[in-house]
Amino acid sequence: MTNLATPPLTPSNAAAPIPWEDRPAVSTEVLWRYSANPVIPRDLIPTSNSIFNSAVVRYGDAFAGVFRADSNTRKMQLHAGRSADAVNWELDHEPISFLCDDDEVGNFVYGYDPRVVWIEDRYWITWCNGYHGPTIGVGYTHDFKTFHQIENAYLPFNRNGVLFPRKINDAYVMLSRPSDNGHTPFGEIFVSHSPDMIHWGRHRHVMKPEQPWEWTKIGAGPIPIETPEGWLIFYHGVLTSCNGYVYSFGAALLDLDEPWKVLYRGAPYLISPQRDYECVGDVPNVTFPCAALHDEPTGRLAIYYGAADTVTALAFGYVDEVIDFVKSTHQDNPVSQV
Ligand code: BMA
Repeated sequence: MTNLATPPLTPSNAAAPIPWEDRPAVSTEVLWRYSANPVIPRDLIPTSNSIFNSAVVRYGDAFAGVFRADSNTRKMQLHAGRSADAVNWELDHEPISFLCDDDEVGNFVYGYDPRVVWIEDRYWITWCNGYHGPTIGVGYTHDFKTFHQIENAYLPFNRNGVLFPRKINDAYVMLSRPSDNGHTPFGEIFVSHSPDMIHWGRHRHVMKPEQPWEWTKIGAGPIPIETPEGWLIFYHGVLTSCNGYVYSFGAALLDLDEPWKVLYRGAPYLISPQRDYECVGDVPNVTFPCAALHDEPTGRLAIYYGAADTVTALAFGYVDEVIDFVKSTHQDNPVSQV
């Protein structure tokens, strides 16, 4: 780990409010969509084909993030961005160029579906990194200007690497989804441990698909949120329809000390592709969450999700209500097949 010349700008829970819009009077949904969706258009920067499945965090008294911006050559790339209000974003036009001590690892082939989390003294980034197929790339930044890359966490193939926001029992902990090299038609969530962010082991199985909406595969979404009831996770689930994959997302609660133990799991999805911007785009029928901002004093949540692999959208909710949903819809013996 590098020594810092100047202390990093830490996330602050006191400064800028997270995006918010009250639940529409007519809505009974646990999560509701922002009326001004999508918040990030596909062409926010001159060379982007699409901007989706992206990660935002608090940064000082504002917000920053790492964005999946596929280029107009359709190269999957990561771009840094900043925002005062977490709704209106400015993205760097140039993709992130990671500094890496080892050319073998730092030779960027492609990167997508980033997650970002503050742990201890820096913002850690994980993403789906091309290294003889998809695996989980790991890097960090202090300022969203200079980015460092370290070892890939796993052998290929793997997707959806999502770090917990603190060490658990003295180890860094990451959710991931072993996969294959294509449009993987299977997938279950595992958790792994590391003493140093480089060597990953003590792999434990967390969750397999259970409900019809997630029957083909599941994968972790935003950084888990610590609550007194457990780690609240949002995860995507995929159904294979006669018209292809359909990506929805739901939620579950994991044990605080042993996060491979699922305490409760909401049976229905929370969001599924239903709006035009979720159903029409480069890949129709995809809602794919990669980040959530949590305002602890109010319990408000702002969840960022990619829509139709084209644009970025926002949904809102309250942590307490999501926990109630997860507990009240939990099934002890869910359907075992569709
Ligand atoms: C997955 C990933 C995601 C994408 C999804 C739907 O395998 O590539 O980035 O949103 O497929 O195309």
